[in-house]
Amino acid sequence: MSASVELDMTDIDYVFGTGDGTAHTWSAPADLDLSGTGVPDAVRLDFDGSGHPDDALWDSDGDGLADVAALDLDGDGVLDHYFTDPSGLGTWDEQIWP
Ligand SMILES: [Ca+2]
Ligand SMILES: [Ca+2]
Ligand SMILES: [Ca+2]
Repeated sequence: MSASVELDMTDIDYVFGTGDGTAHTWSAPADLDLSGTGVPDAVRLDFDGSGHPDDALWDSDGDGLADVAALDLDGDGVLDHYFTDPSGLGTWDEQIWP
């Protein structure tokens, strides 16, 4: 790892809500490259509460705010379900793939 890697670390904001109108915005350094550009653009975390940080929130358009939740629901290490958060309330309830 060279020192220049640190310059590529970008904080990504993401919103989690409970669905009752309460939403919290969090921020974490991007540590995953989901778009394949070589620059980290997603944050690894345990989205589904499985106990493993095998899910990710992805800032697909690079504006600093996560807009896609990528989940590994079957625990095989490969992200397999993608959701967006059209309400902006952090409920991530619109499945876009598969
Ligand atoms: Ca998980
Ligand atoms: Ca974004
Ligand atoms: Ca999987």
